[in-house]
Amino acid sequence: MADSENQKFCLQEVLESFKSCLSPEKEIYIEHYVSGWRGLVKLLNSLGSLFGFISKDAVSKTQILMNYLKSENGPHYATVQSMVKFELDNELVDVDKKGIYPESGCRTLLRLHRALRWLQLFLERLRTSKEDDKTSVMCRDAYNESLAQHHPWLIRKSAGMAFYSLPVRLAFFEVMNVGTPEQVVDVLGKAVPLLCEVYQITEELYQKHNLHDLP
Ligand code: 1Q0
Repeated sequence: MADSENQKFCLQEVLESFKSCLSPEKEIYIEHYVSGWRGLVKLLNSLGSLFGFISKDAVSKTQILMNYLKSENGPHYATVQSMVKFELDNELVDVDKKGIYPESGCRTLLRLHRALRWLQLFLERLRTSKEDDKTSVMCRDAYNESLAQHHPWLIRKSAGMAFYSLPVRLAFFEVMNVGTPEQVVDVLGKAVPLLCEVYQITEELYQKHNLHDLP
């Protein structure tokens, strides 16, 4: 299929995207950040229809950011740092309640940023898991510790149900398309600190500008 969201997932590829999203000055390139998420969506799409509502939301958020990047203001959306500056300087962000900018880049990226925390926690659990550990439990615990705090009851319930249908650990490792379980663990060992760094840089930026509660 031509659509990139339907192609085969490869963990290494996702890792490359998140690696290239950091500039030498530790700015975060939105294009590569988005392409990391798009790679993850490929995996989501291979997990079955119960994950469809999650994939749809992730695609819509990445599309919003790509549209900004391709717009006439595109150069201001090159990095997360330049986007935050541009949108704040030009009052393009709804700060307290939803208003005329319900899809600002800052609030859209904040949703992905929170999801990145979930991903980091989930992958660390996978990395250190034992043969019989359940992926559904790892996923649920990571979710409860992060994203769940930002989601209403109905989404938490639907997400919880989807988690039950996750493949078992070894099958999940195979979907990652990296090689043996040892190789997966090795790649995860590189992926987690990298995601951690990207997360931390965004976290501090959002803290500095008080952007953590954007509606
Ligand atoms: C492997 C299992 C994947 C499970 C994903 C866990 C995340 C659950 C998130 C549930 C989101 C529900 C959909 C809608 C939510 C929105 O309301 C919410 C807020 O947005 P808004 O506009 O209403 O204020 N949106 C979000 O919170 C953003 C959620 C983005 C989730 C993106 C998840 C992409 C996951 C990819 C699969 C990763 C597989 C990891 C293992 C692979 C190894 C690298």
